[in-house]
Amino acid sequence: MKKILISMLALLCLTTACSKAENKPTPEPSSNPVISVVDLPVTQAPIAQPEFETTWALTSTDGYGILESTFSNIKIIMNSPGTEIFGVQTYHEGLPLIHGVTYHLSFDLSATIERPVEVFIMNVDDSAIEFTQMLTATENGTHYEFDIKIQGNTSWNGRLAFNTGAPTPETTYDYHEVTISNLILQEASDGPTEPNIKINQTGYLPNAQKKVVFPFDQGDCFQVIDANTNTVVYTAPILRKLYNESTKETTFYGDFSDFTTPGRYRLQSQLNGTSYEFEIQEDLYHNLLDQTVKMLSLQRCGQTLTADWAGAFAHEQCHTQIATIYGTDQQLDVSGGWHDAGDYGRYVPTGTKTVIDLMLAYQMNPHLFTDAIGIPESGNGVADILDEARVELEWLLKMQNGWGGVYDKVVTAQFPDFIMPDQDQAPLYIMQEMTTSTGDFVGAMALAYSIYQDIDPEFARRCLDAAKLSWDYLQSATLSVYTNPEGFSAGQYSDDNDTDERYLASAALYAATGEQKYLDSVKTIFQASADQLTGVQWKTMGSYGTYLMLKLSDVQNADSAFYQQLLSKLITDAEQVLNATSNDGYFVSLYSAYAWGSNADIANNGLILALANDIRANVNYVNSAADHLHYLLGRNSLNLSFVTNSGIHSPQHLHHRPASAANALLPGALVGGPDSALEDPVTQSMFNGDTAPAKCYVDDAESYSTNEVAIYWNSPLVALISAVENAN
Ligand SMILES: [Ca+2]
Ligand SMILES: [Ca+2]
Ligand SMILES: [Zn+2]
Repeated sequence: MKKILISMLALLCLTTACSKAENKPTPEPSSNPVISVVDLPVTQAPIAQPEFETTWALTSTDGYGILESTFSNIKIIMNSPGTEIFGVQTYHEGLPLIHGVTYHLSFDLSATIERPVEVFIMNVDDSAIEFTQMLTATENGTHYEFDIKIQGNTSWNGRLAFNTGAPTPETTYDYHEVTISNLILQEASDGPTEPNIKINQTGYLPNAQKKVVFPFDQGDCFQVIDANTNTVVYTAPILRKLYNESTKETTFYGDFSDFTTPGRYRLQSQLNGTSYEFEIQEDLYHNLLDQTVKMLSLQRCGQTLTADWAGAFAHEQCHTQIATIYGTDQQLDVSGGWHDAGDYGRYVPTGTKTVIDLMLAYQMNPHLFTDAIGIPESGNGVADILDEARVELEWLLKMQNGWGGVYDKVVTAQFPDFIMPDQDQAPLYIMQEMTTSTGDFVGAMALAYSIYQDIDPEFARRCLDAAKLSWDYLQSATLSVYTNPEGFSAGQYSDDNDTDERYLASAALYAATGEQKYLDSVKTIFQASADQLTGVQWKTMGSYGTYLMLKLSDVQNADSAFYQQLLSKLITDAEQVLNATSNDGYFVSLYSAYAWGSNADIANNGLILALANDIRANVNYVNSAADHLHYLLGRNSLNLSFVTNSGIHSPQHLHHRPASAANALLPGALVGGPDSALEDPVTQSMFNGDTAPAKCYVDDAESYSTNEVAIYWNSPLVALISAVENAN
């Protein structure tokens, strides 16, 4: 029985991965030098880990051996050596071998008898042998190191192998064991050094989950190395082989959550991988949080930005000219607020989403927001995030007309050139009132009443009165869908469903007032249209409404059946995000749907998890929310931290008019990220339908579909960073 099994195994191996190696004539010995051969006193014991599956394989074509490998420790039990050295081969495949790059190979070799062992590296694609050496294994063990420069073709299918058959047909060995341990194969430091272990480049909080991603097979284990002392401080297994559709990579991951010591580190995988240096520290994201809020202040419109706080983005008052209500000769002062993105339009749907994110971020974790981020209102005794949100709220109040309707936007007919905002003198137009914008406005204003009533009761009351007027208007207003009139090319932000905005409006007003008519409206909309109430996007605002309702203890106490329905809804929203991450190599939730603003989609999904966690604490939501942040800060296939001035490698060439005009980098800004629809000429010239969706990104100021920034992309990031910081 046993013999049959052995021969079947041999046949299987001959017909698959090993066939080329056995048919190859013995190559000339490599001229690569042995750098050092030192005695090894003790063989390290393997570290047992759960989930581990070794990536080493053994083929016996002539003799017979059994492989017992745990990561970093390969034991070959030799029952019969056969007649050829390569008759028993232990190997690992899928290694990148890049032409011209030098790789450093090191390991400890020992055996229970003294005997020769052959090591070699081969390009499986064309069977070229890049390196081979005959070594001697002894009972005491020997440490070997080699530098190997790849002379042949580049391959992503390199094989590293150890041959332990008989060196000659006449050789006979009794039962013995050969052990290879502490094996490392990596690019030598003088080679191209694009790190290929993907991390959050800003780093990890000490007690947080710490996962890293390997975008190809890098062996069985990886090490955490102290960057100052160059010593290994932690070793962990590499886990879960997965084909990741969105990046077209075979990914693995590692987890060193148990290592919590603050410091500066880098990672090294067993085969061929390194990472950027990163930190483990408390308060690691705090400066970033301040910068992402301050980014909004640099988008301010209608006021003078002075260089002492705005730096290169200083400018005189902009867009203060009286605007015309489109299609009429009526004129209105609608100065103020923020420029939306890389353009100078101001849009109610995106502006309201932004202020809601800021206010909820503050409401969930007020202690994280300081009065010192470097805006004109720093030091006034109010958290700067609320000062900043108020800039937009004051503008939104100007966008409401006398009967409660809220205009959709203020724009120029065409996008301006790449000039500073105060140079843009084109006529301003106010576009028609919309039920979607009005619902958004009510949601933002009613929430503002709750947030600001202790800070500025008079302002809070103005917000509440405005919200009530617009809610009344909404009850008799019917949906219309915005499209640009002829001759206009501004951002449209068209929304053909106002159910979610009406729901948010009623929920926020019920939270602010406790009045029955608002609760009745929430219930009516929820019972009829719950399936339309998921989302924290400018177009789908429903999850905000559900969250605001669930924050109210009186809903839980007075109507527990309805409360349970609302709770189930928010938990379902969060579980959908969580489920989407389960087969993603980078632990994010977009499947392969990387559309315009994909980074904001990721931030928004992280925000949904944070909102759900705030209602029902769940460590899975905490960890997954952090996973979404880790992606944005560098743990992605592009090895890029998508927020300017963060991490080691971040965008430099934003699609942003002031940045181009001032020739400066806007700090703390989240770029749109990969867009597989290729919606600008730059990405169209670089990528095609075969490009992996999550790789369709370019750091180019002309790539408006992947490298623009926006207020409503930064705002969920603000909320996400603060939620992750608070949870850990
Ligand atoms: Ca302040
Ligand atoms: Ca909508
Ligand atoms: Zn302006």
